[in-house]
Amino acid sequence: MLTLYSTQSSGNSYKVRLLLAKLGLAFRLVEVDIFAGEHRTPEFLAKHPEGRLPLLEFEDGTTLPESNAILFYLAEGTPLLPVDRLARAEALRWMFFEQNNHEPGIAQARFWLNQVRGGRELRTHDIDRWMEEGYGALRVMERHLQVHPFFAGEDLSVADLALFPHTHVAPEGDFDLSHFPAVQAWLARVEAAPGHVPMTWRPQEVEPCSWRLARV
Ligand SMILES: N[C@@H](CCC(=O)N[C@@H](CS)C(=O)NCC(=O)O)C(=O)O
Repeated sequence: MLTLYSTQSSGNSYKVRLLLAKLGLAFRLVEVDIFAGEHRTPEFLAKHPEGRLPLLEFEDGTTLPESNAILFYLAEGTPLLPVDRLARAEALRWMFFEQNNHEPGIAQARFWLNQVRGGRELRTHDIDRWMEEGYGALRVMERHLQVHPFFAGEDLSVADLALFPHTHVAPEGDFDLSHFPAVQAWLARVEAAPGHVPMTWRPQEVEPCSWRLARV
């Protein structure tokens, strides 16, 4: 069985939980508490030297980090990864956009302004840059979604699953989505698609991380 090392509140981890749920794949979920430093323990660093979540582990112990690489791997052979060569490249294009243009502003703002106690004061000097980058990414998405229902091809794909998690919680990072009606309509379309689960969803059996604070 696949094991997913995940942090429930992490948008990058949610991408993978969402895809696994949609595909109906059974998996073991190990909750890693980044606020307790569990991702920087020797045990986790032995699996992923960068110490980041999510991390997918195969039954033979092989590991795959990077949320979008995991999406790409798991979606192979399913309708969520386009077969058409150009649509497939378009999916990759938007997944690179998510990492390079979207996540650095939108996810960082949410993390520091909403999730880290005192983060707003700690990172005051970054807020303007996050807003500029985040709103820039939202404008690009809005323009695309004014003429397309989804990001790659005409149907829901891994590109949408890569962009949905951090976008739907962007207001937690002070972003006002009311200026982006096409983005809001797209969020509703993604949520309405079969098999969608919210960020709070997890499989019934969740294993706590066994390295809890012991060796941080
Ligand atoms: N590019 C990576 C980013 C992974 C990442 O930064 N994950 C965050 C949680 S959303 C994390 O592990 N943060 C803890 C840290 O960087 O110390 C991906 O998409 O998987």
